[in-house]
Amino acid sequence: MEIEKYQIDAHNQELETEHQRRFDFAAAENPQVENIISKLIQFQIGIPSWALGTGGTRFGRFSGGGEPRSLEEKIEDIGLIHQLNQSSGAVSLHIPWDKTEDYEGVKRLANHHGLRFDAMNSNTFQDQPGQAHSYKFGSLQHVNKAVRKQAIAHNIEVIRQGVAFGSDALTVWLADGSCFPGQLNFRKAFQNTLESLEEIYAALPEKWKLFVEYKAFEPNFYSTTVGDWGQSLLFANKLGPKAYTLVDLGHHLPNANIEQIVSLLLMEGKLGGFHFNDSKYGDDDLTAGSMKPYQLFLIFNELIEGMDAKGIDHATGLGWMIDASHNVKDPLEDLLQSVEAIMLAYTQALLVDKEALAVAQQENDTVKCQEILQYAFRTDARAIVQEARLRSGGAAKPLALYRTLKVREKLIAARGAKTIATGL
Ligand code: AOS
Ligand code: ZN
Ligand code: ZN
Repeated sequence: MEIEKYQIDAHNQELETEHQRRFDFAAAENPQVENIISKLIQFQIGIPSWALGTGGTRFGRFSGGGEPRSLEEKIEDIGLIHQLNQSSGAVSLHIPWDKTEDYEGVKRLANHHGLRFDAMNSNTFQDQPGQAHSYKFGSLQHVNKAVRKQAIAHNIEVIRQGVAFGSDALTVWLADGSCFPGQLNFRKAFQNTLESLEEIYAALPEKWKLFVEYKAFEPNFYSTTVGDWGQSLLFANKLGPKAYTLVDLGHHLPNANIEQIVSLLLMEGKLGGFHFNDSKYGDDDLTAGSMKPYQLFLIFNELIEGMDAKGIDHATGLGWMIDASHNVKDPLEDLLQSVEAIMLAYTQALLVDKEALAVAQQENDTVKCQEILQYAFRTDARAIVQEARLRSGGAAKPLALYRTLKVREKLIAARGAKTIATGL
């Protein structure tokens, strides 16, 4: 299904007076609003192909119905949310969960929906049918060279497919690690992983980037071989200029100061991109901004400060991607909420009075520093984000229109009530 332009227009017209009143107020309060809006229009967030179906846990999975059954249907789903919010203009694919023989056809479809191909994701955390060696005890770190070779070959195959799609980055997330003390020789595991990554790195095309994602724990519960930003940065530095650290917000030990991590990685020119999500306890894939919106704002505050200091373009300088999984929500509604939360945090961070903050920092005026940040965080930025969306042809209220148009009901009618998205 596709949403028609007249449906978006009718919805927007209905909300026009209310929006205008709220936007006029926001514009009068914030003189830099036009500058912010042009940045928001540029800013696009990559949607992971695996977030379009219900995730589930090891205790069960409750399908919501109407889930995409093919790569084409996944692209159509992202096309729907992009039509509504005009900020989801990229897709991040996963191999082998996303399969096609017709790269040109998939590219045409993505192009039709205004989507580009963000970082490719490899998978050496599951065994695939017919695979010679098992990843039960790791992949790139494995004690057996034959297993490592198989995992390297898979990553090189993902690069090859990425080239066919027109992507320009590979994200490597490894489940590698150990479950019990003594199981693994940490040094050898690191060295094996490095050697394996070197071979993958050597296969990167000219303009490609390699993102090394870290995660504190799960599925291994004692050690993870790329367990934190220090380990990821060690790999990235040893590999070379095309290698970067990827920060997934849900992959830290409790209370980690992610904004400080981000600031320093950016300073070192080694921050490659993001997997946005939120977490309360151990789960790493909750809706962005649903638990700790202030943290999300503080992260954007550091990102903007660091990118501006280095002259990095906000929209294109880093890989902005969501990594999410939903057990009880309609995945498309959840993604709309995540993108909205990201846009709001970005806008609020753009509203920070940076000159005043620099002066207050210089004067050690701690109270003033906090006031400046919280003034921006407590600003209602919704009308500004909405104005940017309207100017791009999106819907005033994407989630409300999604429900009014009964998008999920129509997807269920077209695809069936008992669908399982390919992959998970
Ligand atoms: C796993 O926890 C990581 O967040 C991965 O980035 C991702 O969820 C996985 O690669 C799914 O494909
Ligand atoms: Zn991730
Ligand atoms: Zn994760």
